Amino acid sequence: MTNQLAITAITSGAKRAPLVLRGDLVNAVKQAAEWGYDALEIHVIEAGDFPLQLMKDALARYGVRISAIVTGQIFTRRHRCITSPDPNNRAAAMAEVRDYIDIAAELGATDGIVIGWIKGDRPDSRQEEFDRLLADQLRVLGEYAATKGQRILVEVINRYETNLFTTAAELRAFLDKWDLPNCWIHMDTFHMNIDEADMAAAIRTAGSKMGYLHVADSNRLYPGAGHLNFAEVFAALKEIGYRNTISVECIPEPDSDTAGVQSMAFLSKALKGS
Ligand code: LER
Ligand code: MN
Repeated sequence: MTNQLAITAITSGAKRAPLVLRGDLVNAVKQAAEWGYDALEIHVIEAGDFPLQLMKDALARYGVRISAIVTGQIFTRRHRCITSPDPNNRAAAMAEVRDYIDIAAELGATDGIVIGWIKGDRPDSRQEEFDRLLADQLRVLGEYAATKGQRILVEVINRYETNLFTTAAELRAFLDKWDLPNCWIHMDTFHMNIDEADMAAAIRTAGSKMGYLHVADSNRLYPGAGHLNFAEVFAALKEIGYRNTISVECIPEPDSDTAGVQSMAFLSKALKGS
């Protein structure tokens, strides 16, 4: 397989958050290049503070691309959500995601913009209304992203973190029902190991709509540090003709260097054989 390999970066975050590179983003670009990664996935904290020109220069200097821009911090730090019952909150969330899409476009992100927790949870009491609102919001973002040559990558997350789209089948059915052509399925092996009955079957279900992949092992450490069957995952990716990025999103333990280097060693070997 010839997928681009990426690694996750953030300026600052919780110690056990599954983000490998921490601190200055220009250093993260340099480190990703030294470890042999093709690309960097960035959790932007605030669009207004993002060092766009510095990053463009660093990417050109080190020959690294941006795979995706992640929106999670809009939710975790500012509690904004694109389906909030408060119209001001959801308008602010949508405006921020548009700014993140602009950053992705400026940096020429290869895969798109990740939508995870910011999509919100589905309330038991008004499911139909919630689904319509979510579909409308995703359609607006998908259309805006398309004008910038970007895709919306909706992440399938495990049941302990969300009640919405915990399996590939659930998200695929939603995208098909609401006809959202520029919204794509973003899988994560850590979440799949919790909620999918069969990881290879889940990838086949995502099929032609599969837009992005996070990899971590069963314990959310670097691939190879747990008991996931990656051979089966990569065989299914090959079967569906998956050409997009494989991005390492794992807990940086015992330290970032080990996680970055071991992930690259494991993935390059496993992908060569698949
Ligand atoms: C984000 O990509 C993710 O997988 C969530 O579990 C938040 O960490
Ligand atoms: Mn993930």
